[in-house]
Amino acid sequence: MKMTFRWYGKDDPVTLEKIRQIPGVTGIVSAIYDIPVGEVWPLERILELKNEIEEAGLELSVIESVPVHEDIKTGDGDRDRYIENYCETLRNLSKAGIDCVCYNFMPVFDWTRSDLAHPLGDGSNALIYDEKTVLNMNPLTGELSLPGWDSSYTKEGMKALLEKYKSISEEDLWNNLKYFLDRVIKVAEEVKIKMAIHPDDPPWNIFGLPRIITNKQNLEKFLKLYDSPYNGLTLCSGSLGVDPKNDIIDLIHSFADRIHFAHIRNIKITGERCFEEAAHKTECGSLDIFGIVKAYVDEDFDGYVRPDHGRMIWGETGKPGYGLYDRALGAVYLNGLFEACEKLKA
Ligand code: DNO
Repeated sequence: MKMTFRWYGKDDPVTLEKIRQIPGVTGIVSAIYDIPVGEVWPLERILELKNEIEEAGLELSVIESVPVHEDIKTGDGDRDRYIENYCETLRNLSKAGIDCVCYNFMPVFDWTRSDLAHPLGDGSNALIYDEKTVLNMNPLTGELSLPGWDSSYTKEGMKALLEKYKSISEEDLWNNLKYFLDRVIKVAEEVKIKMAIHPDDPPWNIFGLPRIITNKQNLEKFLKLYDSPYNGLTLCSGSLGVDPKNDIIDLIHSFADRIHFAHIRNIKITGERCFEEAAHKTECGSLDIFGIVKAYVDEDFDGYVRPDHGRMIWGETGKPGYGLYDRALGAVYLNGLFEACEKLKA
């Protein structure tokens, strides 16, 4: 496995110089953030990103994400052009040596929480999700804007988009996903980029929008839509793990050869469809992080790993979930577990 760390580019207060000092982290997970969703990423821009990371003594390992245009998810308008652009971006990424791309197929909203800085008992704060609060929010008023969301919509644009989704069922979304995979995975195979879909977070429908990458049965269905090693998964323990029916260790054993990217973080389930983000360590939350790492080691996992959202600790402020300190502690903890499991196995 290769331990990586997410970096949001030049504006990220967590600099490459700081990331480089986390023991055992050698790879960077990043993206180009200022190209509108659906447009081609020019090779020069990708090389610029790669060079900047390499100059800091690190390596650009995974692209998270190349976002999927809503026309592709709704099967509408200009989807063929956006799919062709997506393929062109993959060709350019491959020319720059990239071999793994993460993306998601969540309608409109990426990961969603009800509070971005909920105070925890130890004086830190974390992202939490409370279903009742979320259902009372109106996504049109801009009450909540999350770091993962595309903020380029006008209020009218968002309204029209949500309106369009009213006629899109889960089955339609599956069909549109298949249409996308049939075209994109063929190119991914040619240019040898492992595509790794990120599960929906949380893994259930929100704001009346369908979500399908949510559980074992659907992951299986997804992998069968295009049966190729290049059509794979980002297995995010925190996203899937908030549904107690999802057994992450079982998912790792079931899909090991199709997991290309592992997001490992803990969450604490606090009620029905309610959870807090917790420190990575097993006893801090509801997931068996030791068991998860052991499952990867038992499966000889050789893909990319990254710690995921952290709490804000030691007075740090910054991008919710993406400060330096708690994620760095997570990386070091995970590296410790990997080292122990690997040595005990050898
Ligand atoms: C949250 C992330 C997601 C993820 C995208 C992948 O922190 O795990 O925003 O990057 O869903 O497309």
